[in-house]
Amino acid sequence: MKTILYAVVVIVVLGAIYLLAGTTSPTVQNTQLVELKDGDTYALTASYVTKVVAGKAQKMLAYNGSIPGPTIKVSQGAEVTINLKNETDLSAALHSHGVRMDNPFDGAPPVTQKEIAPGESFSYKLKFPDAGIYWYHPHVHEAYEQPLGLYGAFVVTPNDANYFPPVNREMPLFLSDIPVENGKITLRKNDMSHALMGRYGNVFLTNGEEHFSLEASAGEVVRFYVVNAATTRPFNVAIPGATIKVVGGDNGAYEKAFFTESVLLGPSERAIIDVLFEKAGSYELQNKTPNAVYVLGTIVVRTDAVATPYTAQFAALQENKAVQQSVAAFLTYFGKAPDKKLVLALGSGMMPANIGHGSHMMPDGSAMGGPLMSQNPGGIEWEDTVMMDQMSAGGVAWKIVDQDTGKVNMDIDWTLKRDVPIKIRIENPAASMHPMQHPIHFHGQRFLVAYRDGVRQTNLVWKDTVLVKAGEIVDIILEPSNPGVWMAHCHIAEHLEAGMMFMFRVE
Ligand SMILES: [Cu+2]
Repeated sequence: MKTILYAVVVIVVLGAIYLLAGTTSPTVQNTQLVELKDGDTYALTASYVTKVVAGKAQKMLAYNGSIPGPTIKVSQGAEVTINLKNETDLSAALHSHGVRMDNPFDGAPPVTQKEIAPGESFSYKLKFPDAGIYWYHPHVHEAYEQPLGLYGAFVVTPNDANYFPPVNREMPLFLSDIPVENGKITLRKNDMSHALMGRYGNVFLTNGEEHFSLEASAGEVVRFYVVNAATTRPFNVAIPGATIKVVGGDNGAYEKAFFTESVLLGPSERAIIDVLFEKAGSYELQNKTPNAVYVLGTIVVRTDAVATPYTAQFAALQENKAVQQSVAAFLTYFGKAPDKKLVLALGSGMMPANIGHGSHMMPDGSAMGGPLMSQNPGGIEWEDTVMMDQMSAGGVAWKIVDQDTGKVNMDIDWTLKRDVPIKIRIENPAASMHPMQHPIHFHGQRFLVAYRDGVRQTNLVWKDTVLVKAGEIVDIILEPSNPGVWMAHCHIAEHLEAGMMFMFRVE
């Protein structure tokens, strides 16, 4: 009898160990560089991994086992097939952000495809007409999955070798953040508690690392393809002591390269920056906000001199004739009246009774528009210094309102003529209950930012996302070059999931 009892106990214990082992995800791997040629097919799998963050092993998500996912390098004009396998427990879709691919492969459910169920796959045929930095991420459950690690870069090599100036090295630089409490990541599936403000993480991850570090030689010029992969947080990137030259943005090069102290990026925006590390020493990669400076990583420059110095090319501010020519045809649209007008507004959803202290409401229930601006320097909310989780649950949600029709979010149904540029005015009123910035993203097309608060913009770059600050009016010239039914939305993942989006058709 005792023997049977022992046997049963042993079987139960072994079974439990087997089950536990089965639920442990593999350890995260290093990000690989994958070069694809025209016509190549590549397999990408989204699955859970284990990674140490804030001193503890955490369950995170990865493409092909790494955070960020593989850096996929293609030549401009190439067409490749990416087979996405969903090995997560949530439905999936792969959005190739900024890539002007054919509409069925945009990865934007429910508009261009059904959500990919767990265990299922989808084949994306992608073409890359534009040089520069693009990135892939989920377009369902992104407020949960993206900060857990689902993001990766497409680096598109220009056909013209002189499109960008020469550098010694190039690498993507993914900036993100993740919320951690008592040593545990607090993200939850289908969590709508941050629909109002978005969610700011309290642990910064640079290329997936809390303590990002890089070594360089003295005099080296490193090209960083900087991507803001955070769900909500804007980054103001600085590297004190080094010189930053901005050569590109969302969709290729600027008309003319320029030096800067720092680069502001809203969620999903990109900057291509060449950085000269002239002297040996230690340099901080910083997020420099008006209130605080956060260290995102360290670059240690050794005393050995770089073999091929590009100091002279770095000192020159190159003009990009191809970009200047592609922009020139659109300048005539700058001065015309807006064809479409959008206003970003808070829905008049049911207000919860327990707003809690630290909210932006006056005791009489009116909005605190003016005074709040002083908490948001430059019209940007840099942190969630006030906690208002409860408000979102009460049905307060952001809306995109079409001023001509009064239609809201998914009721907006624009039909645009192919290759007829349109001027779109996007207004983000300061006098709202919760004024904050919104990164507005158009799928499948590119646009130019023509005016900010009536100030004509110079030195242009093609973009797919524009950060509209609180109180700001931004005019863009959209080039509807790519036929199909596409999405436009706020790229704050929590706002998108709460419905801050609309569709437009390009004939
Ligand atoms: Cu938003």
